[in-house]
Amino acid sequence: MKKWAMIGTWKMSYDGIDKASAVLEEGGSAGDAVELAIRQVEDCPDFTSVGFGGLPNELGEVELDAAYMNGKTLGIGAVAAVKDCKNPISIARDLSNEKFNCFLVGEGAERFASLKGFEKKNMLSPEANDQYEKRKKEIIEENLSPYDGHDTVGIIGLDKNGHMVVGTSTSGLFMKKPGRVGDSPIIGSGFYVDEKIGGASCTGLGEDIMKGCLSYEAVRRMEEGLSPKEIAQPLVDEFSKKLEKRQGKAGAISIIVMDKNGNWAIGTNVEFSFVVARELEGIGTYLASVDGNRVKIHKI
Ligand code: SD4
Repeated sequence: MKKWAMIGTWKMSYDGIDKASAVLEEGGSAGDAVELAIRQVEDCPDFTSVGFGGLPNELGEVELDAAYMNGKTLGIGAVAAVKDCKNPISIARDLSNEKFNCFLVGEGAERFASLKGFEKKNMLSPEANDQYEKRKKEIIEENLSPYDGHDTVGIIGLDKNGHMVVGTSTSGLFMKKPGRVGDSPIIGSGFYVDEKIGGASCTGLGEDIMKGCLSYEAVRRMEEGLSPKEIAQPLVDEFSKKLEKRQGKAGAISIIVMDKNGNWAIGTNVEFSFVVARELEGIGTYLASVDGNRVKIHKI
């Protein structure tokens, strides 16, 4: 028997991980726990970067990306740029059982979801619409960059049977071009898990995270024998430097890493909050802040 554990990006994952911890405590599966935790974030209108309440693209439409990976079978399911789907993570989980057609985008994903009976919903909340109208004005009047305000929920779960799962869900970049897809539904970039080794998930500027396939790289280093601590921050530092050299600047990058025994670490080049829950230890929210070349983590 293993001790269960979960780690999730951003403090918005707290309530979901809290609920899902009870599932793992009672011997439930990592898959059920991760799906439950992410649905909780998707359903909450207060989070402006995931599910209902997520910020829209430049046409004012909410397009969502999500993925699910089963660390036992290595099955993946993902959807990208889907509209009007209440819980993209559940569609992604369903797709992870498919041998073919496991990653669907746009209308194809919406058609699959509707044939399978997944709940439909207009995902644009009145508050997100207000922010969209405000930002549209600011972009024209103040020449502001449209592409900020983005956070992905990424959660890794380990259950008592040693099974591991990772899931992600996001509305991507605020004011993105219609059809834009970030790292979150892309295997190896936004997420990866192999329960014989461990898992990882990223959040930040998808266009930059994808250039390093960072989640796969973290798991690959774990397979070589490095611990999450030896991997997470060095990987972000190394890759940020590489991007600075090659393209002048690195976007925001944060990664969560957990091994098959529930040992965890994070790496980041921006202020980053995250949530960890482990059997016998309970749940906590942490804040990582970047101070020059050093990253300090404290419980909040
Ligand atoms: C994306 N990586 O679509 C996502 C957004 C995100 O913190 O995670 N932001 O690029």
